[in-house]
Amino acid sequence: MVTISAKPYDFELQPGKAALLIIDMQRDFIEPGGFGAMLGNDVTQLERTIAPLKALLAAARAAGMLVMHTREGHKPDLSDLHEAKRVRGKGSTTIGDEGPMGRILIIGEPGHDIIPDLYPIAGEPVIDKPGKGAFYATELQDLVDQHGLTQLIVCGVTTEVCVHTTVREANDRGMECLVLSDCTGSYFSEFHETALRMIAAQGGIFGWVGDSPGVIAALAAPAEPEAIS
Ligand code: C5J
Repeated sequence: MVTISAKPYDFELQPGKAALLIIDMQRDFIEPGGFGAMLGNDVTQLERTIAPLKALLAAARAAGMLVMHTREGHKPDLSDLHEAKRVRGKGSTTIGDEGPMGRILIIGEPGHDIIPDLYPIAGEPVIDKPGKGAFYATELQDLVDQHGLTQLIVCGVTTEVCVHTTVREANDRGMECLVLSDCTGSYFSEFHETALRMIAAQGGIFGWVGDSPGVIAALAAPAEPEAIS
């Protein structure tokens, strides 16, 4: 076990049972000129997550920690897109339509892909999710079971939408989530701050909030042996 400073209290990392889960660091959400920007969002709010996430990703890989990535999107035939999601917002251009980086949120299109700085490497599961939560209609629970995971270090965008939904899903499945403040981001800074407070409130009702330097230091530290009872 390795102790990481976090809110509301220290997080006890169990290296063999923890994975890094990076949510939706996709070009369409993050890059200027993507779908997120087209909707009028300030994508520069998300930029600050990239450098710390890059360092964390390198540290997790070096430590041999399982890294999983998610991408929000849909099949080209839209068979996994609920009509309610397709029409939400009453936009003139919506999911599946031609956007600035290919068809919007469609698997295989340039905008749907993960940004080059954080690109997955061989062996890292990439989970395509049609919803906001990473457990809904995906193979994530199978991966959790297969790898014997009990903890997730959760990063990515956006804090109050896909990160929060995933943390809530994981929490209800009995998992411990450590969410990193510098590696998560929102188009709205006040939503980011409040979403993180909500996670750690009431004794950690959804999980813990820490930061990447704490995790990177923990990954570099020799693990203390478990006490034998
Ligand atoms: C959104 C996400 N914001 N990844 N998706 O629609 O949070």
